[in-house]
Amino acid sequence: MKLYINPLTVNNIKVLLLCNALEIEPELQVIALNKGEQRSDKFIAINPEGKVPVLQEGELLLNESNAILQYIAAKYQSTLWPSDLTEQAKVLRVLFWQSNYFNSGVGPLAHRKVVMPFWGFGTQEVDVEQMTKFSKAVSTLEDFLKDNKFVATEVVSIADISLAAFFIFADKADMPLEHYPNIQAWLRNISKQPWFSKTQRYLEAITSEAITSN
Ligand SMILES: N[C@@H](CCC(=O)N[C@@H](CS)C(=O)NCC(=O)O)C(=O)O
Repeated sequence: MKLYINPLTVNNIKVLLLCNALEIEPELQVIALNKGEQRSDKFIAINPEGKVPVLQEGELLLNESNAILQYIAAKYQSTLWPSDLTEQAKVLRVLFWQSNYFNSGVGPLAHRKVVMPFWGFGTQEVDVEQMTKFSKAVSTLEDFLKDNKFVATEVVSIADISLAAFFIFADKADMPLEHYPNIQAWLRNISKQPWFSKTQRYLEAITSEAITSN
């Protein structure tokens, strides 16, 4: 199994979290988004959308991070992808919600405040409109977690992995989460998972290298 990724960006972090959870080490090919490598002819032949992550296995070329999470978790028969149809539906509902609504509310914060500066593009503005979208997205997540320890089902699933990726740089990006106690409790719980801390350490190492080489 091969993954085309850029490890600093959120949809790719999801896949790294899952690989660490399953203790698998696929071949990784880093695509330098900061240098426009995603628009090269070579990469466009792999994904005409010019986006990472992409999974390659045999004849299969799969983009869309949440589809990749489902494929890997199912392939390894992990409980992170439940076997029960109703539980699967609950996980899929959160994954589609993440992709359609949550992403644009929360994704830009870490990207503009953490990732772009590491790439040497300076800190980008996070305006009032973006913060309104952020509040809306995290308020819905807060509701998901009202009576539940995890975001989709009673146990941790790829839906938690998908959403947790957005918070891996929460402190560095100064995400205002003080009014969301359920999210804070969920994040404390997620932070204790070895796959989360392992991924966080890996990203810390990359970003500190980036600082030293800047
Ligand atoms: N819906 C896609 C979005 C993929 C995506 O936007 N990837 C970003 C990195 S997180 C990317 O490759 N951006 C490069 C570009 O747009 O030029 C997914 O979930 O995989």
